[in-house]
Amino acid sequence: MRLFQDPHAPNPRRVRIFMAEKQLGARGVSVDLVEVSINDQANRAPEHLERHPLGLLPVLELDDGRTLRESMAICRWIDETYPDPPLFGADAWERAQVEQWNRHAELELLFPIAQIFRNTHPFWEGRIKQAPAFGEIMRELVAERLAWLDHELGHHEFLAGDHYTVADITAVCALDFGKVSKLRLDPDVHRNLDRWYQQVKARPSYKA
Ligand SMILES: N[C@@H](CCC(=O)N[C@@H](CS)C(=O)NCC(=O)O)C(=O)O
Repeated sequence: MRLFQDPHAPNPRRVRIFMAEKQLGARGVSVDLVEVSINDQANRAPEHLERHPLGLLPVLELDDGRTLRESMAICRWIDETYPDPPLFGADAWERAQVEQWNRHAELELLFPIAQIFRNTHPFWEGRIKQAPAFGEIMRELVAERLAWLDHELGHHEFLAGDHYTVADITAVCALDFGKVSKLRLDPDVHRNLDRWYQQVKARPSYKA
């Protein structure tokens, strides 16, 4: 299969980390990473718009030519096709917990962090309409959410409980993506969050 992606973007990284956790290579499944550079606007070229009419990444192409968009749809397909280890939860309750936490990580971290970048960073100047004031409101929101998450992680090892799941992947990709907008954890303030971050960062998949 082929994964059309940009090495610097958080959503394709969610899929790369997910694939690394599933150890697809060790199962004999080959995945070609095909770079579509957002910087060069290759994602807006007709060739990519055929794969994704909105010009977004990632897109997974299977060996039979079928294509799949949306990082979580791609991860769910991988999870059902290669169930071990289960990264979306192993039973009904776990699956609901993972869904809850993955939605939190997407809506409370990844989305606002992406909005800070899109609305305040010079990278997007002249590419999209920016609303810097909105970006700054999102920055304040993220600061609140980090405090909340730090409190939550005082009660469980990983986001959704005792096991590493896709929710941890979404959260770590969101936080790392925040660095481009000067968003950083303070280990003295966010102690639980930093403990979790170091744990997730130590996994081999983190480098994917
Ligand atoms: N919900 C989508 C989001 C896809 C998305 O926004 N991808 C970004 C990269 S992280 C992108 O392609 N941006 C290019 C652009 O906005 O022009 C997913 O999870 O796949």
